[in-house]
Amino acid sequence: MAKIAVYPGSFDPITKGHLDIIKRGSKLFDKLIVAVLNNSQKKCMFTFEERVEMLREITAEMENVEIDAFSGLLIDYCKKKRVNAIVRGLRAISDFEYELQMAQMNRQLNSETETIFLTTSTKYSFLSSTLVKEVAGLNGDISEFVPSIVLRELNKKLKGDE
Ligand code: COD
Repeated sequence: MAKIAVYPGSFDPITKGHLDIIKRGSKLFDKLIVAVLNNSQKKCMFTFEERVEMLREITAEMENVEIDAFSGLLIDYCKKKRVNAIVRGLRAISDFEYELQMAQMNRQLNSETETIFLTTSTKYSFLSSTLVKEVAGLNGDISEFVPSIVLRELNKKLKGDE
């Protein structure tokens, strides 16, 4: 049976750190679903549709990567999609506590789905969507940190705010 994993997140916006996890994760499974949380309560810079569209463009050439959306409990989405594993990225000790809690809660909710952690590539260990937005908002150069599609969309968004 095909091994399917889900890489869930907010991706507001996707950075090269996320992309690195997608590339590496997709090599470990027959299919990797990148699932974007659709939660209107959460304040995001990019709309849900914009985040999905950017991910679709960026991963268009990756054959076993699918972009999808989910709302509600992640573990319910995993059941529905018959997912074997949840992929998450770990940057530092600060990520660990939150990630461990989520993984354990998810396993309590459904012991069939394992969480697999991929450690960040060192060159992206400092990278987060939050910092990218802050630096871009203050006119810093973020071209090294995000795919070019995100750079384009961030510039559009920031120009719109002026
Ligand atoms: N290098 C490596 N990994 C990275 C990097 C980087 N530079 N940057 C981010 N990552 C990793 C993060 O550690 C995370 O694992 C993943 O990429 C996605 O990151 P984000 O920030 O886009 O996504 P989050 O952490 O906001 O996603 C949280 C979820 C949406 C998965 C979570 O809130 C959820 O499951 N919500 C649904 C409701 C639910 O089921 N709740 C119960 C949970 S137990």
